[in-house]
Amino acid sequence: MSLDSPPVSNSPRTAGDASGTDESGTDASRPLARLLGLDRPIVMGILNVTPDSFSDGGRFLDPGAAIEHARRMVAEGADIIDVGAESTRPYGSATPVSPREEVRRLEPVLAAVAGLGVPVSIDTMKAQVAAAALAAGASIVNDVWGLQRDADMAGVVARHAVPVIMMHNRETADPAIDIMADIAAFFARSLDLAERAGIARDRLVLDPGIGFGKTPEQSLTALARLDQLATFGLPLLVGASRKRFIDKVSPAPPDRRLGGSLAAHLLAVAGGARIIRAHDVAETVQAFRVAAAIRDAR
Ligand code: HH2
Repeated sequence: MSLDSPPVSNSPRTAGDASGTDESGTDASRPLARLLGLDRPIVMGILNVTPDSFSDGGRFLDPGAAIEHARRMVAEGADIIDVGAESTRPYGSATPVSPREEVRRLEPVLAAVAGLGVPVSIDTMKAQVAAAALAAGASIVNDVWGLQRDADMAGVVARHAVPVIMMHNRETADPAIDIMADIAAFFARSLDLAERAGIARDRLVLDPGIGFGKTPEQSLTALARLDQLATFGLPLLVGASRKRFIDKVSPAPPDRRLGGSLAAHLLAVAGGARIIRAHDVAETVQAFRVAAAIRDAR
C-alpha cells in the first residue's frame, strides 16, 4: 500500500454501490447495494487507527489490536467496518496528519480487515489516502467533507466506481444559522461535484454530520428533523455514537455515552437513516433487533 498506487482504469471494479443493480454487476457483486436491500438498519463499526480520536484514541493504534477489534465487531454483527487513521476532530484540538502518516498507519491493518468478509470504508478527507486505501482493499469512501475539501476526491471516487458517503461539515459552528438549510445547501454542492465527476447517483450516501460544525442543539435538530433530508432521495447515514450533544443532555464522558448513542440511533432509524456508524456494535445490533421484534409483535 503506498501513495504512489498506479491510477485505476475507467472500468468499474465490482466494488458495490448504494442501491439496486446496473449493467456493471449484480447485487452480490456490489456489497453496499446488497446491504441497503435488507429490511433492517445497516451497522457500520468504527475502527480508529489513531492516537487521538475523541473517544477511543490510542486504543487501536497497534495493528494487532486494530485487527482484533475489527474481527470482534464483525463477530458482533457489523455490516461494514469504517477505518480511519486521522481523527476528524469533530471537537477540534487533535493534530493534523500528513497523507504519508495516514497511509503508514493504515498499511498494516487494511488488507487484513478487508479480508474479514464485510465491506471496508475508508474514513479520510484526502484523495491520495482514499486512492491508496481503495487499492489495498477498501471499497467505500467516507469523506467527512463531502467531496469539498480535496479537489481530487470526486475524481478518485469516480475512477474507482465505488460508493461515497458525503458528510455535512463546517469549519465552525454558528448558532445563528438554520442548520437544516445549511445541510441542504452543502449537500447540493456535494451532489453537484459528484455529478460533474461522473459518480453514479446510486453510489451516493448522505450524512448530516452529527457533532461537526454544529452546536449540541444543532446536532439535536439535525437528528430530530432527519426526515426532511428524505427529499434528496438518497440513503442516509447517521453517526451519533458517543458525541458531545449527549453530554449536554445528560452529562457523561465519551465512554459513558452508550445509552444516549442508542437512543439517538434508534430515533435516527425511525427518522429514515439506513446506515448507523457506531463504536459499540454488539449493543447497537441488539437495540435494533429488539426494536424490530417489538414492531413485528404489533
Ligand atoms: N464521525 C466521526 C468520524 N467520521 N464519518 C461519518 N460519515 N459520519 C460521522 O458522524 C463521523 C465520521 C467522529 O467519530 P470518531 O471516528 O470516533 O472520532 P475521531 O474522528 O476523533 O477519530
